[in-house]
Amino acid sequence: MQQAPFHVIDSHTEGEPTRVVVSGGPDLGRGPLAERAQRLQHDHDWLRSAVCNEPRGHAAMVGALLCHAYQPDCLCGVIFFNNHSTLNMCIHGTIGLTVTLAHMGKIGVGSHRIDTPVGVVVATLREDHSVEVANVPCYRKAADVPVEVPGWGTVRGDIAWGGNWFFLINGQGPAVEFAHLEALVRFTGAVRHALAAHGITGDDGMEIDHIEVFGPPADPAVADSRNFVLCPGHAYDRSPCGTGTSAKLACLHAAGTLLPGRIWRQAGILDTVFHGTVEELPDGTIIPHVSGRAWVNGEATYIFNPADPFRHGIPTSI
Ligand code: PYC
Repeated sequence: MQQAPFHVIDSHTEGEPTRVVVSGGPDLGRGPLAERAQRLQHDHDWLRSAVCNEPRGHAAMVGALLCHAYQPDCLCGVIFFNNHSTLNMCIHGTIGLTVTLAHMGKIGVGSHRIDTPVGVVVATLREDHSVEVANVPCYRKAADVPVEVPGWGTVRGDIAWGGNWFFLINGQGPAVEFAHLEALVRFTGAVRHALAAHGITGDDGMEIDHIEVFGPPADPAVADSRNFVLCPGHAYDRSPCGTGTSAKLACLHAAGTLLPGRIWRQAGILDTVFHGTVEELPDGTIIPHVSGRAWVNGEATYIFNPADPFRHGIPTSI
């Protein structure tokens, strides 16, 4: 059957792109978002490839399929994906989705509950058009874990859940500077590989597929730290990575160095900044709040011509 055209809206959040599929996606049913994400991955992976891979996309592109919510009281649901696979969660993408919904006239200033495969998040569109996202509960699983990385020696890091699994490294590897991008990709790629080779995982054996390195900020008046984040698919996050910032907030809180409500300013490799705080619930659960800015910068209708060999994207393995 020929695929009908569908409509996408592009934005970027502090430099990192989000492409929201606003209509025309496949029918994934009305079940929980985690089930629908699995169905998307197993039965409709062409959509991910069509949106994120060349010739329409590129390595840094993050896609977002707008869906009906499963959880009550949610405005909508969303499934994120990139050049490699579906993503558990994506905060820069949630910020991009929020300004996209505002651009479409579907929401205004205020708080909006959004259903995702890992839980409900709350996105607040502010008067100044910035967006704050209250993430799912986040936590540090382990501190100062050593891993032998061929060519780099013993690398130590914290393991934390920020909506994705992260290995957080302080002050090791290449300096966290734009000039060292290639070395940072090589270093973090080697760490990710070593973690998998040594069976070091998140909970339930989940792969630690995001590696985050921290260094000093360019300007301590603007940020507390600068990071570099390698995402699954080997692209680096152009923004400070919202789930990575959430993982950092959880680690700082667990170490006793960040009190609830105190602002942590996390710069990314382009020196754009997310602001983060932790909220501590009465049962000790930690909810990170991350805010940043996003801008809508394009709209398109995708056409699927059966004669086009790359209508569903160029597979990344060829
Ligand atoms: O902002 O959470 C994030 C994110 C994950 C992957 C790319 N960006």
